[in-house]
Amino acid sequence: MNNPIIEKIEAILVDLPTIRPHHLSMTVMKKQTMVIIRLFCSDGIEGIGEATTIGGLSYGEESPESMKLNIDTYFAPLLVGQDATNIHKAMFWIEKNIKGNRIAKSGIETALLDAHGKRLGVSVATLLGGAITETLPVLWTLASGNTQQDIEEAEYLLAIGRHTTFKLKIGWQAPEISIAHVAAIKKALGDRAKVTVDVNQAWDESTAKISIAKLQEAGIDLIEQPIVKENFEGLARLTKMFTVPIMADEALNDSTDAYKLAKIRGGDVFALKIGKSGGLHNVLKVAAIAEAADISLYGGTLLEGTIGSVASAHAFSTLKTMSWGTELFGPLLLTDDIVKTKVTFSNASMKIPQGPGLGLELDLEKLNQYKRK
Ligand code: MUC
Ligand code: MG
Repeated sequence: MNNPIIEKIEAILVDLPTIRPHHLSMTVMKKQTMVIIRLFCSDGIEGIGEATTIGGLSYGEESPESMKLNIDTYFAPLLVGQDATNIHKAMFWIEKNIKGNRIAKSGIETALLDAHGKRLGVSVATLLGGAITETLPVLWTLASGNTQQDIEEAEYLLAIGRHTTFKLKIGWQAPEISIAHVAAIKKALGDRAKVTVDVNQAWDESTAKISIAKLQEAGIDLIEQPIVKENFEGLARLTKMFTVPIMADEALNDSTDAYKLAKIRGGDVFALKIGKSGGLHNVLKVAAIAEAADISLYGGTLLEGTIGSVASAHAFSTLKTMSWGTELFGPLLLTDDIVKTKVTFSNASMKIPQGPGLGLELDLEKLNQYKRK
């Protein structure tokens, strides 16, 4: 019997407004652009995937528009006619013919896994070997750009029990202002919440030394990517210098980076992201290197919508320990959704959909409404 083949791949640009401006060191987001992938197979099964980055080209080397162009022009012709049931073979073929483009690769692999899970009647986590958990802890990022508004947002989310850990995006203002902002929020929340910061590479190493000492003093729990991503040795020096854990984010993409960073202990914690690593299987390879080096794990996001966040959750759910939890709150930052099946966030965690594949269903009306015309 012949296996079903991939017949058609569509990459759709979808623009969704954010619930408020989201300030990062490199950009202010007022909307999120997702590339939604629809992968149609000859047995009538459709797989869905998402390739999403942050702020056009300001965060990484792939933009939503380049991802759509590259999927249409290069990925789709390579995949059409291939066996839809052999994900490793399809991704090997892509890897052999396409350099880089890890976020697009992640979206394609997600769609292949979703389709095959639906075909077999099992979840994506099951395809990856099985889930250890059906829920994951999820923090919230405070990034309104205003200290008082951030405190009010945190107080509200604590009161309704939706989150108990807050990540602050800093580095877009002078270090003294950033530190005063963080200290004010930590003081207001006290022991009721964990507070972490993400500098998104904004400081040079000497500024980082001075500033992290102050953040440690203020009781901050975790410092994410304080310096430029290429400075692996700097990350190792900072990791050694401070008690407060340092997390590698932008420095860490695939398993090669993970190996290089682990060898010099460039970080106490690794931020895993399916987009950075080029897919779900690849992110688990990064996790394996971290585990071998006794580096803790954190489930990161590129602020994907529901499809990308749930794909990440399926991969992360197969890991033994995710000591620093996750930040898979992307769907909550958007004013609307393009799937029928909303994900539940409560008690500071996400309930991972358990249906076949990702366990999600596209809402075609909404997709059409938000699709870039
Ligand atoms: C990043 O660098 O971690 C994750 C949460 C958030 O607000 O931004 C992202 C990106
Ligand atoms: Mg980060």
